[in-house]
Amino acid sequence: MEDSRIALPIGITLDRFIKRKQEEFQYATGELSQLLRDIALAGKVVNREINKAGLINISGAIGTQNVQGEDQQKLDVLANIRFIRALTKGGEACAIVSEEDEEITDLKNQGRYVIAIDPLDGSSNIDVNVSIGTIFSVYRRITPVGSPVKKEDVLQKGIEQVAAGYLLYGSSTMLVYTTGHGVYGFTYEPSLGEYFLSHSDMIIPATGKTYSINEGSYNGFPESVKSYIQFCKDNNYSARYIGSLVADFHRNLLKGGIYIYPPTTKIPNGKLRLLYECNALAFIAEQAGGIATTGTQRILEVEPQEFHQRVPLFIGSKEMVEKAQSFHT
Ligand code: P6P
Repeated sequence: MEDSRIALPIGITLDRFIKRKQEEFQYATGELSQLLRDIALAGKVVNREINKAGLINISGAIGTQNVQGEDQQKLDVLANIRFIRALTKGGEACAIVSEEDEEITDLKNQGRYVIAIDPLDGSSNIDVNVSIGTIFSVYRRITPVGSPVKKEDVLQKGIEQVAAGYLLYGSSTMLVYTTGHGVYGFTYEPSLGEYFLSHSDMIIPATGKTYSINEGSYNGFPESVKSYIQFCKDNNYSARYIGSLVADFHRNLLKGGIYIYPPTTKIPNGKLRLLYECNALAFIAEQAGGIATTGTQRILEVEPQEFHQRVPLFIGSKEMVEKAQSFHT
């Protein structure tokens, strides 16, 4: 299909944008449009709760752990509930795999789409008022509509995504997404309750001078990663690591840069999850002209084996990821 990247006016609302670009969706039946609206709506609700976190008792840990063994924050659980509720009411999603739930949530409806989601990534930053985000991927289900959702509906390669995006709850709240026809950014105006197109057809600079990696784990890094870090220092790059993947990724998308969560001696596959963190950002990065790999393999080609599978992540400006990979011996 011809890629009609219509340069729509900045300031157009998300709803109007989706309607005008609808003909680009591979399945232009309006379902995917509705799905994006459902996610955007949940984002508004989560945004409101995050902004109140300091005032009412919804920040901090709740004393339970998610499937990864990580302390669940009150807002993690709230955000998970909000997204599942919005997607359930919207009716377009038949299943959800979430960082917060060990198993698939089968919505037992006629929906054609499967959602992989990290409802609130970087949530440990909530208490210190640092940007956090929601990351989501959208797939078409493989098994017949209306039948029980199967593992194969969820364990799809990243290249099968029909849409992906993230919400960034920062100095302003943004929704950034792609349906395979470019990357578009919308800024939320709470006083109007609307998202407005603020970044049309986003392209990541081919290179940059910012690298994002937790150098506190340096001793456990592979020698190739240590060599690349030294290369960055020798070339006077800036180290920026927020501890919130969406925030680091978004800055690199706008300004150029590389984010690395490498294998370490403690976690040989790194920390980040393929299905609901890496695949979505890899789809966006590639659509914006960037690259996303495990260090050796294109993220979107990784064959998922389990819902909460971890993979190493090298993502960002094309020339920077290629340079980092060149240190692999
Ligand atoms: P570390 C947050 O928990 C997260 O998933 C990403 O948002 C962030 O970049 C990374 O983990 C931080 O992990 O091990 O560097 O503290």
